[in-house]
Amino acid sequence: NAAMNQSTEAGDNITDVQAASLKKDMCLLVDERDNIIGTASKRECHRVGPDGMVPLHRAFSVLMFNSAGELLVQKRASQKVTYPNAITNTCCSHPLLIDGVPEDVTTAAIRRLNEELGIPKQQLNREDFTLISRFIYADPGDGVWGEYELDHVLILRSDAQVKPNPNEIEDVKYVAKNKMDSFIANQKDPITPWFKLIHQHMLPYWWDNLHRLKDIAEPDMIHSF
Ligand code: DMA
Ligand code: MN
Repeated sequence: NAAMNQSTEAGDNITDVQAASLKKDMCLLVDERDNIIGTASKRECHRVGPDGMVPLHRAFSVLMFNSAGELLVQKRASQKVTYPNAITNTCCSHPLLIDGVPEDVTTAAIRRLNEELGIPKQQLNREDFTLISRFIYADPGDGVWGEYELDHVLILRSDAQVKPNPNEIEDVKYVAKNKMDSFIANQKDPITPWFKLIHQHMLPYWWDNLHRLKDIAEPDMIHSF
């Protein structure tokens, strides 16, 4: 909603929806073993402090593969506060504190797949998601807005039609396994740091094992990259 844009201290133009979300969404602060130790606003969780860091918080990354075994990737909208215009996996966000209760990661993923990609919630079944692994990473972003997350990676098998929300997503594309390396190498736009790590460390193995995800899932693991 360009008419209602407002400025951040960073001088970027962001939409009113994103400004409101930064203020009111409460993210879950965690320790390095993923125990919840508190909450903080989405803004506090991403605004880089004088030490160059943001607080560690819980996040999720969805990798949605269709029945042809292709991965849905997206380009983030230019209005995103963090990592605008960057190429990344299907959908990412944070489980929130909802009515005083921490939101379950799969519930949060269904909520954001609906908001960002326009997939009707009734087309998203919990059993189509696999918590494949978790990892911790930090990234300074643009020096103003950055990340320090314990990321739950969810693999989703689905052929649901998508209708991307232009406030969130500029473009989407299905990429085949044998095209992924050249897809990444040929981008003019930046690749998000978390998708780079997923691609480098884990994606090829998962992609080779899509037919037996339950066997290779390591939900108790927390990698540090
Ligand atoms: C945050 O994603 C989560 C990860 C794994 C980077 P995001 O910036 O897309 O979140 P949101 O869409 O809620 O702003
Ligand atoms: Mn985050």
